[in-house]
Amino acid sequence: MRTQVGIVGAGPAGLTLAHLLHLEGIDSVVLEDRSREYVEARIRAGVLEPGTADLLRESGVGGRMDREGIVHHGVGLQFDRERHRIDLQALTGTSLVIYGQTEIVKDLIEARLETGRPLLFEVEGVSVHELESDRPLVRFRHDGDEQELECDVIAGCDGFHGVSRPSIPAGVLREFSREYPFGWLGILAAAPPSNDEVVYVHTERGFALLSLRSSELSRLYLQCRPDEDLADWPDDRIWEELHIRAGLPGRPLNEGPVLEKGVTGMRSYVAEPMQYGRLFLAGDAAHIVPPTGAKGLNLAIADVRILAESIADWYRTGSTAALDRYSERCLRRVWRCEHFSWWMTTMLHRAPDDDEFGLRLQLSQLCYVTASEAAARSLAENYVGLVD
Ligand code: RFL
Ligand code: PHB
Repeated sequence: MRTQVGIVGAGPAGLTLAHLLHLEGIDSVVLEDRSREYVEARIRAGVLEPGTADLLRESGVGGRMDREGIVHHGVGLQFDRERHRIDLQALTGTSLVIYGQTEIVKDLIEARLETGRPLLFEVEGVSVHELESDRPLVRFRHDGDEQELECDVIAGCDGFHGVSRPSIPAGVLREFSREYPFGWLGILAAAPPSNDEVVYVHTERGFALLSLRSSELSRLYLQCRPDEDLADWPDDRIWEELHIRAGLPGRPLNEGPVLEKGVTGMRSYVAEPMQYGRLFLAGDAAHIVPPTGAKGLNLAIADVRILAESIADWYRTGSTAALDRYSERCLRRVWRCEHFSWWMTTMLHRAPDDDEFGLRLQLSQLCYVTASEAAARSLAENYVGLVD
């Protein structure tokens, strides 16, 4: 088999890249090791920066997002039992769209299938080879057959635990990382959201997040241990803890059946550069942010926008100048988001070994970002993705 771009992974990065390349008339093969059902059911992000929403819209896959997504003009910060609002629209002139990553993935899979170009699910044993040559290869098994895919370029869009990044020889990448001593326990509940905007909650018992997916669906998170056992968290305990941390007098949380439950660890991670020979890394394959800044999905889409443009430029001009700058261009935004996500995370979570001094610093920072317009604007610009 032969294609122009071999894409490993059918998450938001891989699927969006395949779609953008198709619009440029560039052929690709997308290889995904999970089933279509699994990929379409995986619940993750929900906050789209205006740049992300625009890209989906401009590339023709934003129809359902525009019908079903919810536009948010502000975001809440709650601490000391008071809720404050950061007016994103007033501070930045733009707004966010709440639309589940799961839904974006469904829309992109549908768009891909309509093009008739290949998207293979449940491939096994994917490996990448000859990365230093101008004919890199992807080997995999599909329906029991060993296959070899010859490409011009390979895009490693296979997430943090994928095979692409570890295929780069030792000593090439510089890796930067930070682990956090906590995680998030997230639920999706069939309960009308009690808040109409996303609310980040700081308490001495730990962080909580109130989010939503529709007028009928709440998405709620609690700070927990990174290795928290879900068995210790029956639904009643989750609701009780959510009420204690996030409930306010006169603003009770609505409860409803829990449809999905999961624990996520949190880390910051960057691999530099995001290229080795003809292998280009994009999205979580190259970098991870803790979810407190709502940046992971937006970064993945920002990477592949640049990658698609650079690949198209190369086919058009024969020059690798744009591809050569891919990593550098992406990393600017990546590091801005790394900082913002780390900053939001450390401002809002209680670390097990943190002391009263740390608590006072957090509260002072929270007071400042809600009281000073300059500080609020800085948070708002980063949150909507205006700075890189
Ligand atoms: P993905 O989504 O992990 O997709 C990678 C795909 O590659 C497949 N794969 C392989 N395929 C073939 N061969 C292999 N060897 C393979 N190994 C892996 C995987 O099955 C998968 O389909 O990476 P991508 O595309 O880079 O997208 C990144 C985003 O998924 C991620 O950054 C966000 O979900 C992060 N995130 C959030 N981002 C936001 O922008 N806004 C948010 O509000 C937000 N909230 C979140 C989040 C992530 C969370 N979790 C669960 C980590 C909330 C949570 C709880
Ligand atoms: C979500 O709705 O899942 C969500 C919202 C904000 C975040 C992370 C996740 O920072």
